[in-house]
This record gives sequence, C-alpha cells and structure tokens, in this order.
Amino acid sequence: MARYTKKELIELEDNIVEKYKNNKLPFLFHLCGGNEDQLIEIFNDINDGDYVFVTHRNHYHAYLHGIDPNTVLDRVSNGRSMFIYDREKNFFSSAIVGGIPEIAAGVALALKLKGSNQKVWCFVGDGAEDTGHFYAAVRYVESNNLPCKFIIEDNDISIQATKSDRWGSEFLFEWPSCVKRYKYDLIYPHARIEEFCDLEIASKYKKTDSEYFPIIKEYPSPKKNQNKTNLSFNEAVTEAMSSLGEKEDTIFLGYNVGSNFGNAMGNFQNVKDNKKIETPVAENLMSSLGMGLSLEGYRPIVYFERHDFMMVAMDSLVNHVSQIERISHGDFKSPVIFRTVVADEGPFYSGPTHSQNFTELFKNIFSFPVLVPETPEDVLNYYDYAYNSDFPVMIVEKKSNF
Ligand SMILES: Cc1ncc(C[n+]2csc(CCOP(=O)(O)OP(=O)(O)O)c2C)c(N)n1
Ligand SMILES: [Mg+2]
Repeated sequence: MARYTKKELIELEDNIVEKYKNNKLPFLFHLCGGNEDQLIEIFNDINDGDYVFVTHRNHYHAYLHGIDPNTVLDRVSNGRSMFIYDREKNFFSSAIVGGIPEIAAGVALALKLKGSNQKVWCFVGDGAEDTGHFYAAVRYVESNNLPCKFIIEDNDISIQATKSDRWGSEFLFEWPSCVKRYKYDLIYPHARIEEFCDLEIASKYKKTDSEYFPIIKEYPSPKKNQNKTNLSFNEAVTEAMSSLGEKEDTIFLGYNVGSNFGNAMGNFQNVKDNKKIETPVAENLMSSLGMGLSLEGYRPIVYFERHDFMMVAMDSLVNHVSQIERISHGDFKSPVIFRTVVADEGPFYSGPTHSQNFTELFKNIFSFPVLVPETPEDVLNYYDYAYNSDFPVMIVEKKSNF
C-alpha cells in the first residue's frame, strides 16, 4: 500500500537535502527522486507483511513500506543510509550491488514451503542487472515459481556509466515474467551533491565505525564435550546429519544432497527426501538461499563439498551472512549451519583447485565461528552447538579425518 503522494515523498527527501546543506551529514548517501509515480503504483500492490528488498537507494521504498520517516532520517544522520532494516516490517537493504536478489529468492522459497501468502519484492538498479547473482536469482525464482518479483529501476546509469558504456551497446537481456522494469531519470547526482555541503565542517560530526555499527560481542565457543562415542569420524558425521534431520525446522541444501544425486559420502542417508533441496551449481545462490530460509525461521544446513568452491560464495558469506546482525543492529540474524569439506587427503586426488584449505582465512574474515572437528566426539558436539546457536556456524570436515 502506497502511504504517500508524490509531493509528500519529495518533501520527505528534501528534509535530508536540508540537513546535508546544513553540513550535518558527513556520509555517503543516495537520494531518491524522479521515480515517485512508478514506485507509488508498485507499492499499491505491496501488502504489509510482504518482504521489500532494496539497494543502496532505499529511502522512498522505506517510507512507502511504512518505516517512520523520522527513523529514516535518524539512519541517514548516523551513517546508515544504505543500511535501513526493519524486522517487523520485513524491510531489508544491501549496500552491495547484486547482493539482495539471491537472498530474496531464499525468503521466497521459505514462504512457498510454508504455504504463506506473503510475497517478496526485490528492487534493484540496472547495475545489479549486470551481475551473475541477478541471473541466478531470477532463474531460480522463475523455475520454481516462487512468490517473488524483481523490479529493475532502470535509470541507465551506474555511478556515471550508462549500460552502453559498461557493456559496449544498448542490448538488453530479455528476462522472464518475474522481472519488471521501469525506466526513470535520476534527478540528483549518483550520491551526495558536493557543492551543497562543507565536508570539513560536516566531518566534525563524525564518530567511529564501531560507534555507528557496534561490533557484535564475541559469540560463545562450544563447551568441551566429555561424552565418548564408539562411532568412527564418518559415522559421527552421518549421525549428526541424521539427528539434525529429525528436527522440525532444519532443511538441507547444496549439490549432491538430494537422494538421487550422489548423497555425498552417504552422510545424508537417513535424512528424509522432503528435507533435502538439490540446488544449482551456483555457490553464492546456495549460501544466499540458506540465508533467506533462515530469515523465515528455518535452520538450513548448506553443504559445500570442497572449500575451493566456497570462494564463489564470498559475497553472500562475507558481506551478508557474516555482517547482517551488525549492519542491521541486531534486527536480522542468519543462523545458517555451513557444512564444508576440505579434501586435504583421501583416495581421490583432484589437484590444487580441489584441495585447498581456507580455514584460517575464513576465521579471519567471518564474524561467526569456524570450527574444525578432529574427533568423532567433536563432530557430534559441534553440530549440536551449531543447531543450538542463533548465529551462523561453519564446520570444516577434513577428508583426512574420515
Ligand atoms: C558489488 C558492488 N560493486 C560496486 C559498488 C559501488 N557502487 C555503489 S552504487 C553503484 C552503482 C549502481 O548502479 P545501479 O545498480 O544502477 O543503481 P543506481 O545507483 O543507479 O540506483 C556502484 C557501482 C557496490 N556498492 N557494490
Ligand atoms: Mg542505475
């Protein structure tokens, strides 16, 4: 439901411009303008409770989806223009171009599995249309008939470059029916307007990064487990998967998890078929589907059969799963369990790009725990800990331990 008229939207955005002119905003922010009519029409079809995913240019969408304009002004005034979130209203932004479509697809998958009548609306710029992430999300939503619409807000500009500058011609890809495009001319420059503000004066208002975005307090480590088991390492992994498979809220996804597709090392043999989702070989999509499912209360176990392949999922992992609790000030949490394997040894040597171990790197770049079980007891303990945590956990199984 559109809550404002065109005139009111422009006035709300003018409040931000005014603050900027008074040298009060030493931040990067992106003003909306020029697309009022199109957005009002689209928001007339959006219900309260629907999810709205938006890019860095998110103010109009926030107002129209019922976020209090004072809250928007407060966010913008505290360096959080690109980070407007609201758990209650299901409003989600991302400052990463192409970062949201696959997460939106994950939420839409969850809504379909639950039989909900909520919908997902994912607004992206023509810059996101440049990315493979957008392609994967659109193909997944269209193929699975998920309740999600993608809206390309096509102003034919990414910062200062037109599509033709970026791609070499005006050629436009034809997207399927889950994608709508509206065209408009942006009335402001890409980001803030230099001559409007004296940045030297404005900078006096600046606080530190951790004052604007408090660092999450350290996540608790797993407790030491004294219980002995007679299971081998491989049997313990199977047992951990079987036990997770018994929980109502879990769901397993990745490639080779479906019953007819390899059933990776036999570890998923006791997990019921209706708990397993075979995914495309699109790692950033896999991780993002997991994140989207977790936002709707599922406890996804996302399976990556080699560390090497996870490098393709880094935007999802580093910029979204790892950061979401901090950048949303705790509004959104994403307690996904990442089951990963390092093929450090074992019978099938497959060369350097199939046997790398990124554990130390991951420990450094993720906010969440990365655990390496060395014994069968560790395996059972770590998966139990991961399930009982409200934050993401990655568990790294070394083939040499199997
Ligand atoms: C992955 C990524 N690459 C680059 C940027 C820097 N950047 C911020 S906005 C932007 C332009 C995006 O253009 P578009 O998606 O068309 O949105 P518009 O600004 O036109 O609304 C770029 C390149 C980013 N935020 N994320
Ligand atoms: Mg654009």
